[in-house]
Amino acid sequence: MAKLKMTPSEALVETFVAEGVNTTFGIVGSAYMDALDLFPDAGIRFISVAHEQAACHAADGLARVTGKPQVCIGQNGPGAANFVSAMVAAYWAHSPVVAITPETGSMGIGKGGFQELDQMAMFSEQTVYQVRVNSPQRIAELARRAFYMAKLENGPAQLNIPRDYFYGICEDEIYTTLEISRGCGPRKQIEEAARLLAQAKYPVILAGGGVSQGDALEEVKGLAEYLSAPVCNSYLHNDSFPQKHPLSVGPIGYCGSKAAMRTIAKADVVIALGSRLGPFGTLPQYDIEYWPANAKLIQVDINPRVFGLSKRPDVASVADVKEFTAELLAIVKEMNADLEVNKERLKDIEKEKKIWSDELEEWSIYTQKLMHPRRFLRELSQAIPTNAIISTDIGNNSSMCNAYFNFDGIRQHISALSWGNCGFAYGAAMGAKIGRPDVPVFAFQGDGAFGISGIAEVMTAVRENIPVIAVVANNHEWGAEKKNQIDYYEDRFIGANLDANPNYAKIAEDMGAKGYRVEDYNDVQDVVKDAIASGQPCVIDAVIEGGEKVLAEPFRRDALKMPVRYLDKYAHLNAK
Ligand SMILES: Cc1ncc(C[n+]2csc(CCOP(=O)(O)OP(=O)(O)O)c2C)c(N)n1
Ligand SMILES: [Mg+2]
Repeated sequence: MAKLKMTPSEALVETFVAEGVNTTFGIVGSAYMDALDLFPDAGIRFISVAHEQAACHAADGLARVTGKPQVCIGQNGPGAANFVSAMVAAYWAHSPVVAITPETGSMGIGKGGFQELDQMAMFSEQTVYQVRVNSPQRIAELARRAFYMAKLENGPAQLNIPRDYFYGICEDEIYTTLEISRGCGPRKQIEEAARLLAQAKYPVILAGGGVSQGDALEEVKGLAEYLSAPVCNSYLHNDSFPQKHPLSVGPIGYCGSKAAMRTIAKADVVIALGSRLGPFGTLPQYDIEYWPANAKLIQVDINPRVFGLSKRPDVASVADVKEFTAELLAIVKEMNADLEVNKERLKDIEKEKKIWSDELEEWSIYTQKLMHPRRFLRELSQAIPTNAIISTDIGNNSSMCNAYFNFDGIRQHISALSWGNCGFAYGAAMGAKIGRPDVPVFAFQGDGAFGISGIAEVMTAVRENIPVIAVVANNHEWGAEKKNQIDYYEDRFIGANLDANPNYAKIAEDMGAKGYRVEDYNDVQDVVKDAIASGQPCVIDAVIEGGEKVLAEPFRRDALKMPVRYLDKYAHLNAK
């Protein structure tokens, strides 16, 4: 194709078009106004948010449900800085967000002029690729590269453009986007994995986020069914295997399924598909040391950086999980033709699931006027259709919900994962809803998190007509942290109470959304149905019980210690 004479702004916008980007998120700014002016004619919707953090989370949410790179853009300096936390969330989620960060003009860099900050250093730890455009003539090339890297390395990329470089001439081609398949990896490892599985007495599959991102659910089901192997979801990936499947035992990790943890503990071979076996996601929970230290481990991931992080694999393969699993099943079938269903194991799985669901039900049906969070979660999870997308935040309730929310398929559980930032859910849900207007999309978060990056974005959802349904678990406290003060600091509550919370339903109404205030668990199911039917942005302000009696065990029991004080002044604070 012949080179086109374009302005850099045109080259940038045409690259978006070539990459299939039709929605961008940000806050308007002079630094990129020359490109922004082209968006409508390029068929690109610009969603104007309340805070750039939400723009980046929204691009992440959209990327997670579509599997394609998505864009956030902001003003140089403070606008770009507001992306930082959300970019890290995208990084640990392996989500291809492309952040366009205009920066101070090329002739002013280093002078401490208006809105200047070293934007390269700021994003260096949470990008798979970053580049500072060093000539307006290179915009098409470098923008393309940012997209390719985001896509091929499954993670955020940063395209940093000195603001004067939006003007000028860029003579270049616009490439169509690349579709590269990675393949199943070397046959040697697939055969070794097949051999281990063929000899296994109790093989267990751990389905990670890669199963969802790699569209590998059918292959994983096929393998599980042939081997009669139970399947656990990895931490905060409740959508990597559907819980209604008879071989599903639910998620391991904090506030997850005891059935999953007791089952994986029995494994003599674990096959981790599309999981980095994150250190936090594999910690003991409910006092169950579930990781089977003596089991053989097969680990398959597309990303070579994940191996040896926290567990030593006996067989490791850098491969596309979908293709690896399909090949593996074929070889397992060759080695072990006509394998019969292992009825004993199925019975064992059923037994573990029953014990856990009875226990969870018992925890959940304790009631009183103010809602017990578990009762509320039980009603909520029964009301939310299993084809819905739920974006979940970080907090005590956002963790408790791990035992309740289940999904029909992949790309439905959008969570903050190991970055663990409060304020993730609402922005991510907006992006998810843009990508999947056909299904209900929920943002589940605590009252604290809703204050960080939720309530203000309800304005965005109304203005841009994005009908997400926010569920605010309103316990009037930063519950997860309060629980630490209860368990370790003798109820000395410092900064843990949120006793001035407004009525979020009323505020939502005032913003033009639908608001519901729920104070009785009996109303939860009707409210959820009504919210889904409304087709409007909704806020369900669920006033739930908080405090010592109802909060789940602390998040970071692994990292906290009882207080020790040596100075007289603080001696009374020593643990008694
Ligand atoms: C951005 C950010 N700030 C602080 C924290 C520390 N933190 C973890 S959980 C939590 C409490 C969350 O409170 P809320 O959203 O009300 O949910 P709850 O625990 O009450 O269910 C806090 C402050 C964090 N994870 N992220
Ligand atoms: Mg709270």
